[in-house]
Amino acid sequence: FAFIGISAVLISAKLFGINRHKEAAPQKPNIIFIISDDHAYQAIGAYGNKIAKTPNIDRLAKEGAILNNQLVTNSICGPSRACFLTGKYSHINGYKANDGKFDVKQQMLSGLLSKEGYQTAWIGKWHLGTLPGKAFDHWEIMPDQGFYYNPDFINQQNDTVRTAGYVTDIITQKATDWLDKRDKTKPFFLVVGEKATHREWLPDIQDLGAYDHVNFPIPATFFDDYDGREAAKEQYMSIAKAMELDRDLKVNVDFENFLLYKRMNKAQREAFSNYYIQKVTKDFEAKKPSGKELAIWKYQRYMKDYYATANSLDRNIGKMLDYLDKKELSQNTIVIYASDQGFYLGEHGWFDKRFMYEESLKTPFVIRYPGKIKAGSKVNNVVANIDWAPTLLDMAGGKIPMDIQGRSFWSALNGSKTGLAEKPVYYHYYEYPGPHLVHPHFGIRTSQYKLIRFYGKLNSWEFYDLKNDKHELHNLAADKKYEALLKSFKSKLLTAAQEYKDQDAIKYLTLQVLE
Ligand code: SGN
Ligand code: CA
Repeated sequence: FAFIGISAVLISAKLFGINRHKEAAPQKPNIIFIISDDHAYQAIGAYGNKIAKTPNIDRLAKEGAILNNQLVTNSICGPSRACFLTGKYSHINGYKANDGKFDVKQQMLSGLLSKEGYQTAWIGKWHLGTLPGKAFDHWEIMPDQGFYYNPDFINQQNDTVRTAGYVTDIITQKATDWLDKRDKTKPFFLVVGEKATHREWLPDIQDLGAYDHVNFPIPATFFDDYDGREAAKEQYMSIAKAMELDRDLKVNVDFENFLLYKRMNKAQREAFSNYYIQKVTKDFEAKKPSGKELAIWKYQRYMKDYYATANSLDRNIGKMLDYLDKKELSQNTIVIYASDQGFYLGEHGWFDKRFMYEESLKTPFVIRYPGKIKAGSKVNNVVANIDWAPTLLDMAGGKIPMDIQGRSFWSALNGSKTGLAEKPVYYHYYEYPGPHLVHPHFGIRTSQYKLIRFYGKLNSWEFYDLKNDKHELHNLAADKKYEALLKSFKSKLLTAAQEYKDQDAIKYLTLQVLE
């Protein structure tokens, strides 16, 4: 009799579609991670920029938390994404420089979330030298760096398809199309990989000239002489020398024949030619700047293109937020906006990234999770991109595998009383010579100090007190007053290299330099 009773309950539960297990699944938060390319925190309103129009990134910060010391562990595109996906350093996940082939069969955040019942997708720029394979349930990525106009996408059938339009719009469209047709019984983890604001900074046509009225303030370190910093002297990433007038700034470009523009349609090419030939090139020819004036002219043009390119990025983040509102998904969706690394906007006279100095080490990171993260939170803890995977797993109620090297900073986001213990972030950059001649280096950064060791062709120490030298102009490594502190930081650095099992760095530190 009892048996019949239980069966009846089970049968009626089925009939009325009540399946406890199924119902519980969507309670886990959805996750949308928008990762841009080379978008500097200095160019975002929420980070204090007064010129940039970034209302939607600012909205995320206002409705959630902004992280002021979010660092990357290897400031370059593919390697940063690999650290994000694995929660492990480059020497462990195997992807040290952009020319590698990322092993997608290794343990990744997407697979771990799958085990927690998530559907996973990566749409947009991927740039890891291989295809995502089975690492995501759904993916559609651009080959290599991708194009701003009429970009190609590789789909899961391995077809490369050219899509008409502007890249940032297309990526949003593809992302929301996938959300529309996803399995709605499961929570989702969606990564939106933006191309913007990568070099050569091609804005959407509607944004051409959006910042032409602005005279950008020249950064305090624009004419840096790199005194006391040998590696900084040898780079090839200065606006004055390495930024190209035609390719980067579109002066006197042959729009009919230049590879980048050949893939544009007639209307797109005309809009570009009208703006860059009629306006920008004319301005250049009228002024014929040289020396310092040329460097400043280039900087102004660089900023105008860079900021204009970011307009579409922000607008598309707005479209995504509107979509979530419309579908009533905002409440149970964690939305993160971050970049793969920071970028120089004229600081030290540079563009690009790679160095362990603040502008490229620090990446923007804002996160919204209604009801769970207090609106308007400001997080100053020093954290890193290897922490993203464990943090998200933690937020999703999943178990963090022992071999993940990062740590969850959920306790710093949710305002828990225990908070997050201070821990130095370890960094290691490899790609040399690469396009910008930045010497390989490793180091640690705490809330106040930074120790860097350049190695290889150039062997040197750099040590900074960030509180008293925020522009990192005074290398204290040879300063007698700092001898004891430097010594303690060298041993902290060795401890970090050992903890993270960075054998190359350990070798350098123990065999050659730690006296
Ligand atoms: C390209 C760029 C470089 C940039 C790398 C890596 N040159 O080579 O300036 O540093 O990508 O960027 S370009 O003229 O081809 O744009 S990353 O973000 O993908 O790491
Ligand atoms: Ca990048």
